[in-house]
Amino acid sequence: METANKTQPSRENGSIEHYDAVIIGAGISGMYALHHLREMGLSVRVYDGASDVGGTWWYNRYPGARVDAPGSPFYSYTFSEELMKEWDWAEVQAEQSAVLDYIEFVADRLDLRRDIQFETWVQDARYDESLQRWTVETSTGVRASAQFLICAVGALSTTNMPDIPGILDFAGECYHTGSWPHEPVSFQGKRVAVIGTGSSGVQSIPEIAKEADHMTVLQRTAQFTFPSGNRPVKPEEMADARENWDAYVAKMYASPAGFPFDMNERKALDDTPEHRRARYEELWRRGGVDFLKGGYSDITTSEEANAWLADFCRDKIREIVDDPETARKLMPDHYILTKRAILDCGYYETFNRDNVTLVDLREDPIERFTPTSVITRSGEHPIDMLVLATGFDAISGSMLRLNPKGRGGDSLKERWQDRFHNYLGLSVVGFPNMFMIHGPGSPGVFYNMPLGAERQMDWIGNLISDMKERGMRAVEPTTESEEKWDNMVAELAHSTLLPRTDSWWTGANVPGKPRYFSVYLDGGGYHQMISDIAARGYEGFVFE
Ligand code: NA7
Repeated sequence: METANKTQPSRENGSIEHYDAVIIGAGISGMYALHHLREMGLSVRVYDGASDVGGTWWYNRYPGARVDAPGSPFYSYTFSEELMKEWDWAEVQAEQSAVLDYIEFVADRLDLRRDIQFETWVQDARYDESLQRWTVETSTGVRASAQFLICAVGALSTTNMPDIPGILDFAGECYHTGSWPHEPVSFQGKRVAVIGTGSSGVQSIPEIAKEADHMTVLQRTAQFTFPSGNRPVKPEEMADARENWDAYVAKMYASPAGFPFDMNERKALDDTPEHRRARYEELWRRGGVDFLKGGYSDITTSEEANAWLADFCRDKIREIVDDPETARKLMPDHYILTKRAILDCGYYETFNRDNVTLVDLREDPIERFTPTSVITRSGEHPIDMLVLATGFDAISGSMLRLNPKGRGGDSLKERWQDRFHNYLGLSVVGFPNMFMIHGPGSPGVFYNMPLGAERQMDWIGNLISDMKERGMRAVEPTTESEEKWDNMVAELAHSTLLPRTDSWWTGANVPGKPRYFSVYLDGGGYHQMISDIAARGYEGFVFE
């Protein structure tokens, strides 16, 4: 490590700043990366385009946004018992503002902001083979050089904008859920159209409908959603988590998805239909998170088990939605849980409101927008506001937007034309000393994301220490290890039903994107595997 002064950058003629590591992104992953590398004694600079910490939680402040995974207090950092002891979570599925409050509390507590430059986009990142260092150019004109480049750019950060004729001519208010304004948005007295019924649409539609004069939901794919079962975190639950934090963290480490819950190992068809139905009724009553942890183990591997649960959920839609024609349009026809599971707060019920209209775009596609309306095949819908809940160029999109240039000036876009080649979801051939957090090929979005970021970053930190001890200056994977990893990711995915459905996991939501399932599905096994690889001398990597 070439820092005379460990924590202060050295500046050369004021034109370029020198660091051991540059981190791109000040979300949950980038914040931990900063803390960890700083604790190791490295000089570090973080750049983020936003005005403050939070990443995806800073941007996604649409009405109804909240954690839609098994949540508090386990959707949080685990590395510091003090942080755990000092923070109270109010709800099991914390709302966006509560998550952002927590993130800000962590930034204050660890004094992170002094090493973060906000409102600064990294516009170019380039590896210099002779210096074995990265140079980054930013939107503010600041240039920096660093031995290591940590890309904590977010798996759900680059918004997906629909390309629909006339959409840019629409003259009313228009917001994307993934970059929602910081000022309050009023829906009162307005005719609002929402495109998109993924998690963001399903969370925001019930909230907007309560206020809007009229809401038109433009649905391309009907979705399975589960009642969220959100509730306050009981004081005794917080106390128990605090008292037994080490045991909970150990359980999170040992579990497949990074949450400290026992999963049901039973297969659906091992139970009688009556027993199965009773179990599903109970899980539906308790809330969707219980479906994820307490459902059967073979829902995404057995077609029959999958069909059974899908039928159960379709029956629920028929029960909840009063108008049979609307219920018909809301019937999903894909394998259940092969698109991201959605937890809702009264989504299907919203379609019983008089001020809500559902348009099924498969039967009645959008033809174009005008300045004051959206025109579908069946007619014109006058609107004052358009909400785009159209998701993200997920998993790989933010890396491609950054488009770093590796050896020989080759760009990541060129390398990733057909597939997101990588080794362990962490590194890419031709891009030495560059690491991704939650990148393609990692368990990323299929794992408790704060914990996954910590574990990947700890691993990267160990690799950096190892290099330092051995006097190595650069590391990258071999082509063989990349190919082998690519096959392992695919093999695991194809042992399930997940690749059979179009989703943002398979890149199907973004026209022209390589279409394949790019997430490594066994999160628990992954972290054990990468630690074994480290123990074997970082098998699959070459050092200079
Ligand atoms: P998602 O889950 O990708 O949902 C986006 C929605 O927008 C989905 O219903 C899409 O339909 C729809 N969409 C996208 N493009 C279009 C166009 N061009 N026309 C019509 N409809 C379109 O994104 P979210 O933001 O809801 O959630 C992302 C993750 O964030 C979520 O899973 C959580 O992990 C947090 P499709 O299904 O592709 O047919």
